[in-house]
Amino acid sequence: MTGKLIVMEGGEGGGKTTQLHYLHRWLCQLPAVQSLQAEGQITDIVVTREPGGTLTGQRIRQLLLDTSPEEPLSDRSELLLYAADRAQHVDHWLKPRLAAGAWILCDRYSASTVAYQGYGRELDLALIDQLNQIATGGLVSDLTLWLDVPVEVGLGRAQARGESDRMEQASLAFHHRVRQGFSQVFAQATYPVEQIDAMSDEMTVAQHIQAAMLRWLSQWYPTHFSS
Ligand code: Z5A
Repeated sequence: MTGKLIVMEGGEGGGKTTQLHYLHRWLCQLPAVQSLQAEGQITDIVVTREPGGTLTGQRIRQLLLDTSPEEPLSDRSELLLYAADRAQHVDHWLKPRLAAGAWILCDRYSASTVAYQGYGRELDLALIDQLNQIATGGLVSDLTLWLDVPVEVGLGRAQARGESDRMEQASLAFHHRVRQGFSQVFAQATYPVEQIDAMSDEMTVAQHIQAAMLRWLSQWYPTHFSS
């Protein structure tokens, strides 16, 4: 793989989606990134998400976030649907673009399954590890940005938007377990993770993310980014 997979993770209302778009715009405007593109070292900088990064994934996403299904999803079927969404995303979207040299900014990836289904729903963590292996086919992120915010703050932001989905309607205890799950999974991660304090205003959080990105860009492309 010659591209880079950069993942945004975290609980509800941490600002992942907001920050992913700021990051995309900022990267596209950086002169060093533009020269990497001109030299053909980067083909494209694209944004995607899980669940729902593919056409099949969009259908799976509707099933997963439906608040009034004809019958409730069981926790195990929910887990398998997230895994199916990821397998399709990895095979048909992420791997081909990474192989062609794209930088991909992805809203959620495998750590979300550990945090939500493993810690939140309390499903077997070893089984989730196995499923993540199958779904990712071994593809890990080059950098994960963990937007961390206290549960009450994040839920407050998400609820202020109005309508809520199945996950947002889960109990406070569930969301506390999810945050603990992210903290556990990232403490043991074998791939690079930057914890970002997402409590501040949007622009301050964006600056923290840019500072973290620049540290990694100068490692990946030392001739284009001085540290
Ligand atoms: N899920 C899972 O269970 N297992 C898995 O394996 C995967 C996912 C991959 C996806 O829903 C759901 O799937 C998710 C986990 C589960 N649970 N839920 N719900 P989604 O994609 O619709 O939702 P999300 O990923 O949780 O996104 P979100 O709730 O929209 O949160 P966010 O992306 O982190 O935040 P945002 O949309 O950028 O901002 C939320 C609001 O806060 C918005 O009004 C912003 O204007 C505001 N905001 C953002 N930043 C700030 C700051 N800094 N200050 C103040 N206000 C802010």
